[in-house]
Amino acid sequence: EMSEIPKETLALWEKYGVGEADDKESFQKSFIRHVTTTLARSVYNIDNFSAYQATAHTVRDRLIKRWNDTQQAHTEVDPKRVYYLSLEFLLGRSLDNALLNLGLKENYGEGVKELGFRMEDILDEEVDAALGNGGLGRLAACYMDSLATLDYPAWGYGLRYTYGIFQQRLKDGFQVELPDYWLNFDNPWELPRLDVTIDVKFCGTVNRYTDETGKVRHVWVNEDKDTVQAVAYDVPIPGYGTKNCINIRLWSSKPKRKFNLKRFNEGQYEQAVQEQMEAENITAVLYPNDNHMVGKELRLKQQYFWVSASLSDIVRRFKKSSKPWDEFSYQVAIQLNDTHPTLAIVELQRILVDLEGIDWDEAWKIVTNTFAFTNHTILPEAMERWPVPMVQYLLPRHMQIIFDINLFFLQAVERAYPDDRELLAKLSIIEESTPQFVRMAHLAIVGSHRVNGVAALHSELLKKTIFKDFVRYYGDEKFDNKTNGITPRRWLHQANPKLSELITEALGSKNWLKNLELLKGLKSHVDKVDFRKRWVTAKHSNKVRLAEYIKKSTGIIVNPNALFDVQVKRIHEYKRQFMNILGVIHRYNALKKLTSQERADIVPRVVIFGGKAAPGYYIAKLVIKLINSVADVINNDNSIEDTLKVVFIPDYNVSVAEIIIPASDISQHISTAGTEASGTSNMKFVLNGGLILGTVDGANIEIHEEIGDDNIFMFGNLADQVDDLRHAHRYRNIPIDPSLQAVINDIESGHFGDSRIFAPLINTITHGKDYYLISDDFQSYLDAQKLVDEAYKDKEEWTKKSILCSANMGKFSSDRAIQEYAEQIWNIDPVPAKRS
Ligand code: 8GP
Repeated sequence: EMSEIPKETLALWEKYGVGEADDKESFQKSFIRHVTTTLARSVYNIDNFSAYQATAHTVRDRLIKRWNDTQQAHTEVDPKRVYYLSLEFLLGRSLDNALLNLGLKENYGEGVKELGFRMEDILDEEVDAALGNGGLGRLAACYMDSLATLDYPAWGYGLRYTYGIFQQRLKDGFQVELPDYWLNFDNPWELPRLDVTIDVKFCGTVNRYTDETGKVRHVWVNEDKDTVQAVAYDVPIPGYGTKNCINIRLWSSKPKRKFNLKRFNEGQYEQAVQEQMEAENITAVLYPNDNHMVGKELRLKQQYFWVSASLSDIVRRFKKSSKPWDEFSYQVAIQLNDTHPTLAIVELQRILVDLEGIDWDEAWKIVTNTFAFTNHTILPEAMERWPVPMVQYLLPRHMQIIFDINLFFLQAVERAYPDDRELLAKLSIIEESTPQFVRMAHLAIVGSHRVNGVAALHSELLKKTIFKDFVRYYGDEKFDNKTNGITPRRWLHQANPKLSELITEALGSKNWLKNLELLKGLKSHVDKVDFRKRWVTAKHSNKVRLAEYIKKSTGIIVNPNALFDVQVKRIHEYKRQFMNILGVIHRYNALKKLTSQERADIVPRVVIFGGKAAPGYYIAKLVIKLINSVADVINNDNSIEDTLKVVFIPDYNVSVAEIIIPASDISQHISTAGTEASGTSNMKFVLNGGLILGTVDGANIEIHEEIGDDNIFMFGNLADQVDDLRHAHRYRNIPIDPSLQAVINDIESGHFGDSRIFAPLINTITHGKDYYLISDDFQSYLDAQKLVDEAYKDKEEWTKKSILCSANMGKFSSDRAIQEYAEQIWNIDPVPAKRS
């Protein structure tokens, strides 16, 4: 194609093509041009927000150039590509990240300064892209950063929600949710591809027919009113230290236009508009649940809408290369981020069998060689199950295909294990209840060639518990572990510039940002007093920055010299923020008993909480209320002389995390053993020189292995004890831990406000069988806290621990994780874009 363009034309493009000018003057020229033309403003009429927009548009121009070069390189090489299907991409802000990844920050910073702005103020104008709930969504964002940085030919596919995760406010200590209408102003970080539209069908019926070869075939037909259109919006993701810039394609739903005309003509204006709105509803809102399934029909529609548009895009791209179908899985790898995109397995089988006329078995081989599946949780309430009648109604042909997949699968199981009817029932994709349900995890396992968990313990538990019977049937080669990782670009370089600079100076280059194992080089600096001093100075300035943020967002004044103790994550019973605040009450009561002289010896603490509760999660919302009620009492009690403060930072999100994480001395990751699949904020805290107080759970275990006994505080019962303990609570009368009982009594006495509010929460321990084992772990939790207090008194030793923490975190780079996926699951190679 390219050679057909006349030489003269190419010469013009060469002459006027968008250059790479990254110097200050080119920036200023572009900034002023964007203020004048894109924003239609002038030098007299420009505030921080328009300065942000002009800067963002200037960066966007550069991103688009790189995006094009990358796509062109992919087209020329036509390599195997990986497609990461995720219902959530929790990207946060883009400007600072793009400036740093492209190496523009310094020049552009000077550029805006001369124009009368401060880069910090400009960066602060950006609203987060908050298209995710928590760990799973942020992991997808870190993985995209690594895929771009490592030059892998990768695409993300997701949904462009009009409303991201709700904004959290506090009213009388209770969580209140506000809509996150993040697209209110223009979004410079997306390229609308209004020409890339795909029809997505729902409902209708299935017709059987015999084709010209005598084969029985199926065709799925529906009415126009049940078809919606997917429109592509592309989000460029720049790599660090590379010209590559990959793409996340987010689909937005809109009605199919031609249909409405008929209604209008019939005079049914209202109904026409109503149907219009129903189409737009599909991508209107992100479901705000973390680790919990809510079986809403609209959610299933979202899933199919997204899967169908994405697969049709992927198949179209494959077809451009005119390769035979049996090469599909050599050109395409699709990673399923949890079970949310599992219908993609069924959709590809449908495309191959119904539309392409490929035989079932051959098609199924292509399908299973293409897909791989990541599980993110073993919590039973998070397992996706869809009622068969609902699937049948929305996707009649898919339901038939699921039944066929199940039939052939169970026939194979039967051949391997004749007469083991129980095994068949356990493995079946269909749950035989009334109504029947489709078990999405079973479908995902059967339709994938590889299944992975997200940390060593989690992957082991999968094999021993919920996927045990599948391991028996498939053998355990199909199941493996890919321990999560985080991008050091955002989570150290961007969030903690002072520490990043110190590390770069100590190591002599920035190479550690692309090879995190190089942090090991910090070990030789641990014994240098001057280096430690500078390490502490960086940490201290981060604490000052957080103290200012706390004052601004809550009005509470905290002392940056206190020990900052942080637990920020979604509020969930299994994560046990409840245990944390009960421990705080215990500490408070102990402090009150001390004399003033004794208190002088105490290391003052600031206990910081942050996190959203799902709007329908009543108990989690009570935890927030309890934290705020306890904070009210403690923060206003002068008798303890500022030895303890409690803060709940509202609206925890990615950009708030970037302020909190670098400022922590200790952070808590205290889930009941075996419940937190991995955790990723634990990695972020330790990378930033924060210590961990944690249970023997998820990635805490592997962090412990890397950083050693001396640099982490671990406590609590182990995962293999949990079943017995739960059993004991259920069938025996286990007395509550005495320290815990004292704290409960204190709450019940009304010390923290009307205790009737908290009764349902307290009942989870006293009458609800203490499912998350707070009583069992409470004493060892308090003991571990005591060790933290003691250790913090020796500042020099603490600093050494802090340095050794960062130094040993190389394993937890998302680059390592992505390389493992690429080499062991996807079988893909890097394709660097050419410089032009
Ligand atoms: C989370 C896990 O809870 C966490 O341990 C893990 O680090 C993270 O995934 C990334 O692997 N799971 C979810 O965030 C989750 O299940 N989210 C629901 C919205 C589906």
